[in-house]
Amino acid sequence: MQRIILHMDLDSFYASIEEKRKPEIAGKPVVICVFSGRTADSGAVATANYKARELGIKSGMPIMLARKRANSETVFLAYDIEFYREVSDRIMDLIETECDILEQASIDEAYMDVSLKAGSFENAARIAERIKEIIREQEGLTCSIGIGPNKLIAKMAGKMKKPDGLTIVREREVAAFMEKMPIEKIHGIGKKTAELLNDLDIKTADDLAKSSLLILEQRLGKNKARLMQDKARGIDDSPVEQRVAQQISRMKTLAEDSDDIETIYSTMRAMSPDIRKKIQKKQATFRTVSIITIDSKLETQTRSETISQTDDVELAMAAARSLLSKWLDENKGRKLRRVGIRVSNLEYGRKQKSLGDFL
Ligand code: DCP
Ligand code: CA
Ligand code: CA
Repeated sequence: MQRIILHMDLDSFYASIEEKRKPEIAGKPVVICVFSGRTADSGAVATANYKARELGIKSGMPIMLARKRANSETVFLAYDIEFYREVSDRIMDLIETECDILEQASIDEAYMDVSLKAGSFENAARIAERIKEIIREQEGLTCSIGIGPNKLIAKMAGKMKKPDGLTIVREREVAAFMEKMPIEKIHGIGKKTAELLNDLDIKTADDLAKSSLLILEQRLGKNKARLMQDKARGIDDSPVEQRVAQQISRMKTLAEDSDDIETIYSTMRAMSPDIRKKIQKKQATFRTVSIITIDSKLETQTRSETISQTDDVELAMAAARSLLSKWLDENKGRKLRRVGIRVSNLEYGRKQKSLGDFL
């Protein structure tokens, strides 16, 4: 059976999330910063939206340099990783049901095997359109999708058109797709390897595919030489593997900012059925319980407690309540805007002994 693999990557992920939640900045250049806190502007740019990229601002750049390139419209924001994780989790949940197997590859991307569900590239394109629509409607975000006969081609196809792109490369189109590809653009060929190959006058995928395996082996070692040459030919047999979640979390905004334990705890309670459902579906147990607090100044804190491995969400709620009570004691005068609850250190498939086992 032919394999059909989708790769989905969200567009300027952190920046798009911020634009969505702060409508007043939409349309402006937006730069998301990881401030290191040493001086006001020390730290690095996590990402920039496409408007800011036009000014030459990009991921990894010192904030100081980004400030120099910015215009008067440019908005600089501190990053809020808890919130981005939450959006990411929700999106992965939304699209998981659209494919046979989902492998989350990073906070904003996933491989999806749709071989069975689609059966043809035409149907896979329809699935891709649906995924885009779901993410747009439910989360107000755009993504780019590549479709190919394997993960390598899907990932590289997805990069061809961004933002909001959809690129399909069928098996019979792989050779033409790869032929002129500069080797540094081949996914999985690092900078060092690319330089090494350039020294051998290997510039394109085609050069690499046609070069002598013997010489490559001398330079790269046996396994790597073969792997690199496979990549150059667009060959990749690695399966899409469902990764098990390491944590389950939910967040909720309070009806209004509050420092009243009963009000806040009841908002937390409202999330427990969702968490219970997920734990049951995954047949998981957990050992760590955390609360995430976001106050009215949008400052985020996380507090955790370790308990003994369990699947009992009531134990998580009790731990969460005591963590919340401590937070309130230690943050007098502050009010909470959003709260989250998270269980982590998950284990799978090892059912806890229940009373029945002892009878
Ligand atoms: N990220 C980061 N530091 C980097 C690169 C990325 O913190 N050096 C974060 C911010 C990004 C997110 O990871 O929003 C996803 O990374 P991507 O490489 O997918 O970049 P974007 O989603 O921001 O942009 P694109 O539209 O090019 O995918
Ligand atoms: Ca992205
Ligand atoms: Ca990405």
